[in-house]
Amino acid sequence: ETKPKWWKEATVYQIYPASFKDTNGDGWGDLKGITEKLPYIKRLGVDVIWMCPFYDSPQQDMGYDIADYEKVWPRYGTNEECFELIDKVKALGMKVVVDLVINHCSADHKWFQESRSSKDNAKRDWFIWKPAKGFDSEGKPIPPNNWRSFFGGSAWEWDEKTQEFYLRLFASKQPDFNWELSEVRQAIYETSVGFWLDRGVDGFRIDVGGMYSKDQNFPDAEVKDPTVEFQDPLKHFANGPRIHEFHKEMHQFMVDRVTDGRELLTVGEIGFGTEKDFVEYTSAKEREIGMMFNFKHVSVGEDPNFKFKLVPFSLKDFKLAVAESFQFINGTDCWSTIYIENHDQPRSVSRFGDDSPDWRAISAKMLSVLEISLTGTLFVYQGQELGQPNIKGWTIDQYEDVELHGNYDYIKKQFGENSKEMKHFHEAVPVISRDHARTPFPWTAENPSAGFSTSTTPWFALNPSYPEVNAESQLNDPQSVYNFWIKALKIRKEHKNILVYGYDFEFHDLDNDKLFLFTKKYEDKTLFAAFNFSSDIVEFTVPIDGKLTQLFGNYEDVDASSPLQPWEGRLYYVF
Ligand code: TEU
Ligand code: CA
Repeated sequence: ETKPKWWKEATVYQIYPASFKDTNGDGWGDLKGITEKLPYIKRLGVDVIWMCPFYDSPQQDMGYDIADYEKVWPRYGTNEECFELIDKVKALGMKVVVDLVINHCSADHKWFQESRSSKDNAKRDWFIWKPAKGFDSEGKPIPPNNWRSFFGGSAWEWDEKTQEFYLRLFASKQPDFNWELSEVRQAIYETSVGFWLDRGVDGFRIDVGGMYSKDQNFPDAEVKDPTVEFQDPLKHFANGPRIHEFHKEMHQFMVDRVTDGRELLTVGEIGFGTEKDFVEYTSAKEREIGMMFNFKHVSVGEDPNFKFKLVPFSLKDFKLAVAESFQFINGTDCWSTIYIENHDQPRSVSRFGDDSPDWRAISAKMLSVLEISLTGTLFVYQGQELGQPNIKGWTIDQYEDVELHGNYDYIKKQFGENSKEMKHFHEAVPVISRDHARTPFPWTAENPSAGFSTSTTPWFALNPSYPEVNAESQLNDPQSVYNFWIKALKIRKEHKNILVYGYDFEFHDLDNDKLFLFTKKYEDKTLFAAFNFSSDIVEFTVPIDGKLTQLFGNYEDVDASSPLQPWEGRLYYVF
């Protein structure tokens, strides 16, 4: 299977429907808004749009809690509008990928409603129910084990009616499916995969793709932190015993379902694991998924045991993590993604660049040069093309996210307002909160809602940076980050052999804490890439012999052999 696949050289633009464009003034983005803005997306030069969940949902986790896989959430529009949008995307020569959220559904889904109705309901075992371990002195039920939820507190939710707990690794109303049962898997495939393949989508972003297969003994997790009640349970369900069997089965379902020969883009969110796991998921011959999102490089600087605690990190840590996220494909038949932002991550210019007024645009452009120089399928998240920065100066009550508030409430209850844990939390939120990526898209500089909506109170406040950072002003400015991305994506296509498919990635001067230097190859060509992650002017040494020809960079009028300017990125061919 070495013949090139369209999705390897595609650039994907990720859309967060709630915050993209509101066309009816109710303060929520909608599908018509996406349709209206397709020319903007097309102009950027991307090939695919990936839409985050737009399905019917009570929105406890912004649509990652799905109540009906086959129905558009009424605020986003109708099914007909969605089918129309899919057709319009195709008419513009682009493709559509949708989110496949099947580790869990919403507690409002009819299957869960049935399952919770009684212990002998036919769908009882479609979810993961367990009796209490016992009852405490106040008569409160004790969860079956000590697993911690990603969103704070126990991963088990007590159900009054049938007096048992159900497992929910994420929010309280996101019950995990019991993937052990074949009838559950088939029902999931039919409704979430089959329904949308029949409507012509070109692929799926597979949510929580590594966690469907849980250790069926549900043992207590190892106590890594004795000061807390609930522990990190990852190893009891990340890349669990049957996960590859499940992916192979689902892949086959997809292949059988597509009748017009279209080739699907599948990308799994596989946050954690070893190189061996990653190779198995993405190796072409295994026939599971096309590529995966690794969390390595986006989690540098977070405590591995708890993300709302920052730890120091160096540029070397970041470099190694970037390599680790995609290096595993070298010499294999695997494929990888390249991304630095999504709806779960803060803004890259704030996290890895410098978002102060002097350097925001130039460092955002440098990160764009870095992104296009790496091997894999490139994903760009809405607002990244503007170099949008993180929110600044907000208090906790101004944030929305269930992950943030769940963990906040838990820390408050467990340690109190004045604890060191709370101090760490307050330090982490402005740096890594998911909400930095979720504010409404700044289309213009206009008050009050930046052209996102005619409502003065959209579902979520705007990032206060919109008067300076918005699409309208950037479209008209040839020097803008947006117009730079257009050039960058064009360069990536024109030089796709080395940029998209290059191999034998190698660092140079790895310990340098200002410079990120690497080479990679494609047949007889070599690429040398040099990035200055600082606001100083820095000398660099070319690590290999040959004549350098500059291919691309984020500074104009700079001699190709001169020292690197602040936040400069350059790509060279070496002959
Ligand atoms: O995220 C899965 C996941 O592992 C999260 O813990 C993610 O890493 C976290 O947001 C980072 O702190 C997916 C979706 O992308 C996310 O938006 C959902 O909230 C989550 O699944 C539950 O469906
Ligand atoms: Ca709307």
